[in-house]
Amino acid sequence: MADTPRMLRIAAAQLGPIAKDEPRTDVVNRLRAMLADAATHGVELVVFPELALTTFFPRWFTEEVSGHDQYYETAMPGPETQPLFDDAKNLGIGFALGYAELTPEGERFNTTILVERDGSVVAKYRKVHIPGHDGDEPWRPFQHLERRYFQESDEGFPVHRAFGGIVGMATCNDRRWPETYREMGLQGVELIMIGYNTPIHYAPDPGQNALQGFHNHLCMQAGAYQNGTWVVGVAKGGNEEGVESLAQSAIIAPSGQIVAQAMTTGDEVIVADANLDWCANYKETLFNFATYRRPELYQRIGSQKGVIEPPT
Ligand code: CDT
Repeated sequence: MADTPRMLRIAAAQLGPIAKDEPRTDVVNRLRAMLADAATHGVELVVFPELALTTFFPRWFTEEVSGHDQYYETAMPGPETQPLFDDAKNLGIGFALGYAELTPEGERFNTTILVERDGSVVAKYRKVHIPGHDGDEPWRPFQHLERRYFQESDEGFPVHRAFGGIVGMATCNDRRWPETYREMGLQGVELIMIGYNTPIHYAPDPGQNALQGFHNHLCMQAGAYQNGTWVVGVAKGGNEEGVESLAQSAIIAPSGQIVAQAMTTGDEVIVADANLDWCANYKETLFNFATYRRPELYQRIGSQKGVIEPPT
């Protein structure tokens, strides 16, 4: 008799805008409302977006890097986030939550915490690919100062045994890089959780603005398919402090197909039943890395001097 498939009911809890002066407790109550909504659908794991507790503060320059310290968490859970952790444990739902982390050593990371259904902390992931700039660039209609307010993590993309499978995390700009998925793919990942804040306007090349929605799904669908993994991509979308951000949260199967997608740009919960055993359909056939993947061959070609001169 065939084994029972490993089914996991997952939700992407998309957020609409968070105002600059919105109290943390109000935001946490929005998250708690979505958690309760997900519970009515029998969800076991809810994925919240990147920086899900505050407005996207790196859009404003401050002379001192500490000028935005009110937006960082120094403890997780802290007094304001504890009710979310309590609700989740009482409901038996796990969650991934993005937030700004300020460590006791004064380091600043763009972090996601993953919590199991019993309330235990599985892992923290700290964003690796930090986009934007670190100096004041007032010519832009709005700034993207992530490189001023967060440092790059050197902890890579570990995976974890949790939720009945092998899971990992990435954050926003990470999703555009194939290495993100492949690093976890090489460790057998079956579910990747990704939160994002993506402004529609890209100041260095506005020609990309019209393609934001396409690029968002393109990279996550390719990452899912090429590594035989589920991907949950969840946005903080809508017009936040005058900046229009992409919504389009999606749950993507190992086939690369979108199985659920947000219809709005506001707070919205989308749900899908993820069969984690579907990953093997790809991992054991087309993308059987042990049989077919040959990095040593392309590395050898690349090292032959004079084959292709790199641009100067
Ligand atoms: N938050 C985040 O990483 N956003 C980036 C915007 C890049 S434009 C500076 C993204 O890749 O969506």
